[in-house]
Amino acid sequence: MTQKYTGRENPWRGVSAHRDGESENFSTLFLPTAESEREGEVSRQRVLDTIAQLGLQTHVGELERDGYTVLRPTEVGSPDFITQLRDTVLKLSEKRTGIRVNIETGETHRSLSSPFGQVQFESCLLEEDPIFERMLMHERTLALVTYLLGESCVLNHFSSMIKGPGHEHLPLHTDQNQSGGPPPFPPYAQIANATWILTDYTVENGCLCFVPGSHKSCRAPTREEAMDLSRFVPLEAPAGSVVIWHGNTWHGALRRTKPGVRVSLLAYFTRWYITPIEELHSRVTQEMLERNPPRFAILTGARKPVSHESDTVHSLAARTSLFA
Ligand SMILES: O=C(O)CCC(=O)C(=O)O
Ligand SMILES: [Fe+2]
Repeated sequence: MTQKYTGRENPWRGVSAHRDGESENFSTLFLPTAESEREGEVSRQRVLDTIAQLGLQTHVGELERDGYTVLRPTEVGSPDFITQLRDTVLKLSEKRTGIRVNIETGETHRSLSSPFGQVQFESCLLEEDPIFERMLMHERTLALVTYLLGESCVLNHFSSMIKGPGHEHLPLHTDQNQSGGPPPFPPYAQIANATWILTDYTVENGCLCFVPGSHKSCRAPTREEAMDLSRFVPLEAPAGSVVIWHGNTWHGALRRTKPGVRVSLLAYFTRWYITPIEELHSRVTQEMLERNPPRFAILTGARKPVSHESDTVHSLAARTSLFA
């Protein structure tokens, strides 16, 4: 019986190794160019030089050892900037829900329900106020995110959280398998979370918690591990800090027991090949692009850093180098 080929057309037809006279030759598609190999090395050096120039070596050490690190308020910016960010989040919360946040009692936000625990979660914030563009382009935060994800990384979503008192803890989980593939995870980061702490994080205030070193296990916690409060190491940090973590790191959050609200903003990044949750590129205006450095266009997807249609040297390098 003859087998009839019924599959779709071979997309690689015509792309094959061939003999060129007497010598062996190779097709070029999968062959790194010398320039792209050099570019990968240049990117790595640029990323590490920036870390050194900004004095972030200790933070890189913590990212490697623990899977997360915290920029202190003095490394982040002026208290005024943090107050402005917090006020903007509160104003937008009211604009979207019609309810003024009760920051003293937190009763407007008691026992809310969202995938992120008992928080009001608002996304698609970047174009709501230019202050968020300044936050996105924050040099030290971006340098650490770039260390984790390379220069071609993109913003996946830009969101705020307001958490009031409640009874629910956020279970330990990894961001990797929420936005990327299942375990076993690659040891390098595919996802990085930069969360801006806009009110003091304490145990009673329902702070974030981490399992130091858990990124090295390259898997998500089991159901039992996810609810094991003895593993939760609380991250107590003053307003104005920024916590940055590797997508493989186990983290969760405690319930808030005190009156009041916990306020945070999160800039969530991935490597270039993961599709962002927010369709930022269609919402970014020319004005936004013009008032920001060129990197803004890459982060928001307005300019594709890697493309098969127009392979630039950097685009090719991003397929072979973790830092490009
Ligand atoms: O801020 C929190 O409470 C945790 C949120 C979280 O898991 C995340 O941003 O990935
Ligand atoms: Fe998370």
